[in-house]
Amino acid sequence: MKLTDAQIQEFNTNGVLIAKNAMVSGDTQPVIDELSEFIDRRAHELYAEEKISDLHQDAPFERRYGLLYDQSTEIGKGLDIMHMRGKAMFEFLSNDNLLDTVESLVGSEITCNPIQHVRPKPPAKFDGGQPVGGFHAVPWHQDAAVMMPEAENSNVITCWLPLGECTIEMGCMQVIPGVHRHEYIRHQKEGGTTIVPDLMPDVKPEYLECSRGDLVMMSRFTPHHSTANLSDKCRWSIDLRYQPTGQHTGRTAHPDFVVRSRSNPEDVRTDYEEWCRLWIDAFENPRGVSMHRTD
Ligand SMILES: O=C(O)CCC(=O)C(=O)O
Repeated sequence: MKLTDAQIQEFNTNGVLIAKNAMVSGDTQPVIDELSEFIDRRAHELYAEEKISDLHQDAPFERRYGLLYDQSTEIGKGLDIMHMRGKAMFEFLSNDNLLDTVESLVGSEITCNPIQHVRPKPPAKFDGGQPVGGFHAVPWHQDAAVMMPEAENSNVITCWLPLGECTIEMGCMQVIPGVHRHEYIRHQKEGGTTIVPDLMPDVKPEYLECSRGDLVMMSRFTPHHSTANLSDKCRWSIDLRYQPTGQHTGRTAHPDFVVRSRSNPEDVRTDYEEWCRLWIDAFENPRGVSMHRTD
């Protein structure tokens, strides 16, 4: 879905936009199916190793991960995009509805930035092992802080999409709108990569409640965080980043690739095996930078 002029203006003013119904359920269903298969396989492995005693085979997607995570946090091992390297996920990275929306903000030469995650955020009551400020309840930050300073001028857009309901109770994100033009704010390591507390903008945050099909788009300078999931369901989401081809990705250790090019369509990577090979090579032969930008 292309953004309207009003939506583009809203994004430019606030540094954040929820593009309602930018996608249809058919866009994310193959990814959900792939994640469900992965979880089922991991559950059977953990069961065989006697690390879990109940497979919760009949639990729906939004509940099963939490019920398994409660028995063994190892259920999440290998589930993130770069480790699981699922074919449906690879194909989703080039999804047309997603890229049509991205194109409205970055133009028609689009690279998929390698900073990307799938986040199953289990109910906090199952989450005793996660430190506050960890992957499940990220502290206040700008995405510019997880990139090298060389990418400060790259127009990297964060695309965050829920795979189910995402409410305040479930620990949806909160953003500080309208301050993205202030550019990079200093971050510190303590408490996770987070904005130095004294430098937090004095602006009322907004909650980003959304549903499957919606797409949250954020500037790299938009401060955001998320809180604990106080519901009984898992808050599933994917966060991806896209940028104009040729600009610095801020993460030279990991592979980026062209997902759309109107001028050189032959540059678009459609080879799933090659994408997998590039990630494996990045892990087996580390080079380049993957550090966060903190003091
Ligand atoms: O999903 C979340 O709770 C936080 C995501 C986030 O910080 C990001 O996508 O940059």
